[in-house]
Amino acid sequence: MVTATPALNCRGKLLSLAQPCVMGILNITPDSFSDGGNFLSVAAALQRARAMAGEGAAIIDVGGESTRPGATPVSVQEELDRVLPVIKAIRAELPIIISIDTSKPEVMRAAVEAGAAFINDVYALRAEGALQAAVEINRRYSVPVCLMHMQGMPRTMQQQPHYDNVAGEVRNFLAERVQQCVAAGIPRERLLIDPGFGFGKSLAHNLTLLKHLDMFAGMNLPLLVGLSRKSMIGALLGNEVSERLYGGIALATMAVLKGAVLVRTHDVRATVDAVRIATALRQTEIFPPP
Ligand code: 9MG
Repeated sequence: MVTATPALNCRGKLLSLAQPCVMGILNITPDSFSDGGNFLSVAAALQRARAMAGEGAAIIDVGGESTRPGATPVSVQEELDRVLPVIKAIRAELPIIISIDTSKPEVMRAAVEAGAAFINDVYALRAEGALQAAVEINRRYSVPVCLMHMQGMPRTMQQQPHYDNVAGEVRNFLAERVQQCVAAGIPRERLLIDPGFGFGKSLAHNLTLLKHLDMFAGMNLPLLVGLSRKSMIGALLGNEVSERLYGGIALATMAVLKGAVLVRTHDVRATVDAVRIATALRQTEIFPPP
């Protein structure tokens, strides 16, 4: 299978997507569902970034606000105080591409000035001023943007998610957001899409999205997925967050077989291996290309 964008230009650093690769998660938050509170000091965060780079992450996603179900929003200043020192420290030491996981325009701008070269927005640039910020950033630098689907907001999104046709609705949402971003001035070759597993979705919705993942891959944009340690694994296996590595690896493998080119994960080393195996299997066309 050939991806629409074999390489993303992240402020001059090329992220090759000819082979699927791994995005390591670095949450600078006290309350993220899996690693909350682990990397609050710059030294601990930097050590974790070093480890993930050494384990084969192609990009590190730095976040300062939890998006887990039920999470409470934080102020712009709080988010800046969490992420900026970490981004600066990683940039000073490691050649790796840094992603900023945020929906806030102020945080996007400041993070890019500090060295981030990729924007991961679970709100798909729908927050007030976010689209404009991403457009302005992209006038100066090439900073790819991942547009993720979410129904509702983190505080309430898992209360009663409802769709008539989850795959079709998520696809239409993403197509619409891509069109709006391109119309506003972000080049299409700087956009990625993500169906947003677990963001306003029941277990049945998540499984249906996984089943139809090749349809998203067929939208001719690089497809990012985040499945690592999520509650859908807990729902299937009846286990705690700390026990979800193997379930996450099974899902990551399936996602790559069905066309994902960037896998967001807490468990970099194991996921890199799984992605490599899935890539080799994919080249055998074990599944028909989308
Ligand atoms: C920040 N974040 C948490 N889960 C995510 C997912 O599934 N995709 C993306 N793009 N970001 C996520």
